[in-house]
Amino acid sequence: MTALRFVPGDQLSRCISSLDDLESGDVVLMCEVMEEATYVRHHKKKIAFILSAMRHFAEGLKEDGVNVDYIRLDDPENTGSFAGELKRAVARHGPDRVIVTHPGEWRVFEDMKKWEADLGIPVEIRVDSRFFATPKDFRQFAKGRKELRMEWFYRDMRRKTGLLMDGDKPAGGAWNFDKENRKSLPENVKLPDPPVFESDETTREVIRLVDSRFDGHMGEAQGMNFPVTRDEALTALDHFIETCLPSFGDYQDAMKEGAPFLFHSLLSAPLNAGLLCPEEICRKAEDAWRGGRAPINAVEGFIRQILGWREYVRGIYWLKMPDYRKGNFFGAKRDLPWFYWSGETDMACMAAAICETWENAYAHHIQRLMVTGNFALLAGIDPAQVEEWYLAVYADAYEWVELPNTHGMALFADGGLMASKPYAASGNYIDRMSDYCADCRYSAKSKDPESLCPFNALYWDFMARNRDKLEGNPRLGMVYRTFDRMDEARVDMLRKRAREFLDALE
Ligand code: FAD
Ligand code: DLZ
Ligand code: SF4
Repeated sequence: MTALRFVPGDQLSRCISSLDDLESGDVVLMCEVMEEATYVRHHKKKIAFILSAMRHFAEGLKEDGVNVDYIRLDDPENTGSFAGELKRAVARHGPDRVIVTHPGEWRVFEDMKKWEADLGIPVEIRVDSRFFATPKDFRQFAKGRKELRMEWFYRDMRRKTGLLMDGDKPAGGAWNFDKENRKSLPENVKLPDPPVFESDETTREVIRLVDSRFDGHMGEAQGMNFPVTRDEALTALDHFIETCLPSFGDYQDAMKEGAPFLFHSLLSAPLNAGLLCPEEICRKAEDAWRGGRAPINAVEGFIRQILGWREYVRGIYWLKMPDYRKGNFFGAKRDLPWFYWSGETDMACMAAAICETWENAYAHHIQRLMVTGNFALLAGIDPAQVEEWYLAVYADAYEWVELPNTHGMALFADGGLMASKPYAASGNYIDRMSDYCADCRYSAKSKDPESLCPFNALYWDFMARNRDKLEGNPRLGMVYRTFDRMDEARVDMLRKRAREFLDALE
């Protein structure tokens, strides 16, 4: 009895269910394939990260005596797809069955369902047990509910896991400390340096490969600084808990020119690839609070991101796919402006978020949501093009987590399944939460049409354009009351500037 156990590049965990009950005659198949590297034009640092992490994971298994069949991207026989490589591996090893863990993306799941017929042997698809909730658990949560709100799901997950619970009460006396987590960054706060992970020969070889094969993809592979082994990922986790977590809550929503990481964990790429497990991250964060090393607002805010938001978006994805991505609530159809790929724009906030993305294959949540996401929402950019961009440019991006965040949270293209109102904001929000406006050619405070912040013009134009769709939303009543009190000449000027600005994007 020989099983072929297939491990794709986002399942690099020793505890992955496809490796449970591994026997000595079994073969573990891992393959670098062009189809995965190019289904969107992934950032070069993302490809370098994943291929290097895959190679290190395979080496670790081999050192432990596991029979690993590893196919490199530049193998001349490489067929370029998971299905093709499985077929070749079945011919090489003659296994009696294939074992896989449920993949992270619908696209791959659809393909996987055909493998049994194509390969002529049973294909066992196991549950991905690394998450706190299975898609079935989420369906149960969603059943009969008119509205799916993260907060209710999150409280259920706290109760289920016992994370930050004192008996049946939330630890610290409240479920949520978000009100304390919206501070802008004072000038004198010292920011921590992120840990540096030196490239070894494996990473250097991958970087050369990426440089030679992925011309035209965003960014540079050189300088990739994500942890590529479990040990490095644990170092990153410890660094975050000890150095950044205490201030994580306070400055979670802040943005600063030249400071792409602030107090964020940078753990999403290693976590989503499988090098860390969500439970160990949350337990360590809780220990830091219980040990008096981090305040409750930081620890609760951080755990909510992983136990709440991360699980919630995955639940939405598997509940609603494949139709989920088809929605386009506002009928947005403008093409994605070219500056999303180059960063060449005179809006300082957009230039910072995009150039940092170019540089690091990373931007923190508020940049993604309230700068690039907010702009795409206000400007009416076609959701499919925006989604493709987010999927390509971030090292942590897989469709299960990217799509609900982009389609649902940032663009409100699902009409309110994910969020109770669009995360639309004028330049005043960006001005309050960042120092970007100080060096911008525009001004968030200006009333002069020439220097008027595009976000301000676009915000009111968006609200006016979509009044029929949004006016009934109880959370937007104030916005429309303010709009109706605005001077007619000012509204005309704002909408004229918005039109000119949008025309110039064409
Ligand atoms: P931290 O700020 O340190 O947060 C801690 C962890 O919480 C993260 O590592 C992540 O695992 C989790 N988390 C936080 N917010 C979310 C969220 N909204 N959804 C899921 N997990 C969350 N996250 C991805 O992992 N992959 C994506 O492709 C992705 N695309 C996004 C697209 C848009 C438009 C938006 C608004 C958000 C997206 N996010 C995505 C969520 C979030 O922005 C990133 O998880 C976060 O910025 C990663 O940086 P960090 O590890 O420093 O996070
Ligand atoms: C993202 C990615 C890339 C760039 N390359 C590979 C690869 O060559 N081999 C592989 O196994 N996985 C890769 N991945 C991750 C996959 O896209 C990811 O595992 C699936 O999309 C999840 O369903
Ligand atoms: Fe962005 Fe407007 Fe501020 Fe310029 S003025 S940085 S465009 S918010």
